[in-house]
Amino acid sequence: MRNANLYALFIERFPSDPNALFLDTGHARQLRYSDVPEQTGRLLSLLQGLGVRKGDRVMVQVDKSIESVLLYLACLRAGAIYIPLNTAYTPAEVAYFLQDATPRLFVCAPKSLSAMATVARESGVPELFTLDAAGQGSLTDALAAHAASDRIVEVAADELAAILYTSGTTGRSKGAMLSHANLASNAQVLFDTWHWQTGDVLLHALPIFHVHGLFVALHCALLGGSRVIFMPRFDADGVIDRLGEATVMMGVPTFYTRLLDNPRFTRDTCANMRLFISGSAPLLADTHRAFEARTGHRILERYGMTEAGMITSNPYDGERIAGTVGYALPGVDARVADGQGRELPRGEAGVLEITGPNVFSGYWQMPDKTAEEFRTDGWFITGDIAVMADDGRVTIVGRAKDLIISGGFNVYPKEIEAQLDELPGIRESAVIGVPHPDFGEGVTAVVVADGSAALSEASVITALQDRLARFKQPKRVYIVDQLPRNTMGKVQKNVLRETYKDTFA
Ligand code: MCA
Ligand code: AMP
Repeated sequence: MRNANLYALFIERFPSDPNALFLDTGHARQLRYSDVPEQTGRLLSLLQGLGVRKGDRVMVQVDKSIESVLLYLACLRAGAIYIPLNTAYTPAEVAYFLQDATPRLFVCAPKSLSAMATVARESGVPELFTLDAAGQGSLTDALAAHAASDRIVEVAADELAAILYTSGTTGRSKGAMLSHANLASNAQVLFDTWHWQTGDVLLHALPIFHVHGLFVALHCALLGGSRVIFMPRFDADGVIDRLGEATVMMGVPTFYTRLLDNPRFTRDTCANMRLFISGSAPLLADTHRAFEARTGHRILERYGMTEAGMITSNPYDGERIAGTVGYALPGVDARVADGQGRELPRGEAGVLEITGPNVFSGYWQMPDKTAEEFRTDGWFITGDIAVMADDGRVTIVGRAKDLIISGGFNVYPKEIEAQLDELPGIRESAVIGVPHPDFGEGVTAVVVADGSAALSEASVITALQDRLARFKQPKRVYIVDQLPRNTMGKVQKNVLRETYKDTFA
């Protein structure tokens, strides 16, 4: 039987040219494809020496670097389950993930070692290392003592390659379990759908702790043996400086609005480009049009989620229609359904449900949550409200889940409200997303004081600093006498969204 390890699929496709670059950082430290087997082989020996076996979890919270990509690939080779965490998470947030996933190994950034050592110890994590810097506990240093293994651990198609945490509407993060086959099928479909070509060069400015930057972007490049212009983070000027060498770029809508805000971004800058892809949040039709007017390129918008990777895409050759997310990808079935999972007539709005080889197997150790989000016939309920046209084209028109997407990062109001409600002086709170020119939606809190402690916008924001990652913290806090409620007593968030819609205008 063929080894279903995703790494085995990638390595078959590596370029034969020994000098072909994989990760091009623009600095002295570059990574060639021909170096990947040896370097991941040494990491594999090290991981196995630390007792990491097939099915063990390896959790990482590290900056984007060549080493972090090598570690991901080495975990695949080891048959370990890779769990990346947003670098913005505070130690208090990380403690939850460590306790939930019980990793064999936790790899953190050198700058957070002392704080993370405490939470790792309290969470009973057997092995803690840092990445990228020399010094005590550095995984990179420890490599010196290890010879490269040539093994690729055998895995079955449905064995797990990764767990990605996604916050829940209940406020507790859930680990979406993704198998080698989930990731492989989605990568191959995207590679074909987007007409990936020999000679493509990917400009990569996304973080690599989410599906978009880690799987969608890197997997297409790995299947194509493509050079990746690997930038530590998005910065419009940095991107403009290197776009002339690239042919493909993927980004969240904020990337595209920030590029358009930059006068250096012109048609000439994009002369070498073949394809701009957008996703993770809705791309405004205005942005789509302004981008075409400036550059002559029609951005290709696609839609996906952590639990399923990519689900729909505008066509490469056909019409890329602004405001729509295109058609279900080959192999993926999509239906718009009512609250009971019954398919609605085309043109009617309902919840988008999907099946396909890309769909995850469930949430880590949460069978009840998993059951809630699947229909009995196996379809996954995305929680996005969509309309499907007669020809199958999908438009996302809203969300059934209470979710804010800020600059492509998901923020679940419930989690923020729970933190706010614990603060002295707050009786109750409601967290909403309102239009934000840069982030798409801006996190905004509306709180009711209980008079037991002095309360101000600044004091609330300060109090949240150690509790929540920066991107989740409200950018504005309003203190009000009461929250609007309907006759059932439920807070009317639509009323609040209307009242505060001009907050960031
Ligand atoms: C940073 N900040 C943010 C965000 N990012 N606040 C709200 N929303 C954000 N997304 C904070 C910073 O900590 C900083 O706080 C202040 O806001 C301004 O920072 P700035 O320098 O402007 O931010 P940045 O570092 O330039 O980052 C903005 C960004 C970044 C480039 C848009 O957030 C980003 O790369 N987003 C991509 C997210 C992504 O990859 N999503 C894919 C999820 P202070 O001023 O206090 O320091 S995967 C997914 O959704 C599915 C599967 C899909 O379909 O793809
Ligand atoms: P995540 O949990 O980070 O995977 O985010 C997935 C969610 O992002 C989806 O359920 C959608 O609500 C949203 N999303 C992703 N791509 C798009 C898009 N192109 N248009 C609208 N919403 C999107």
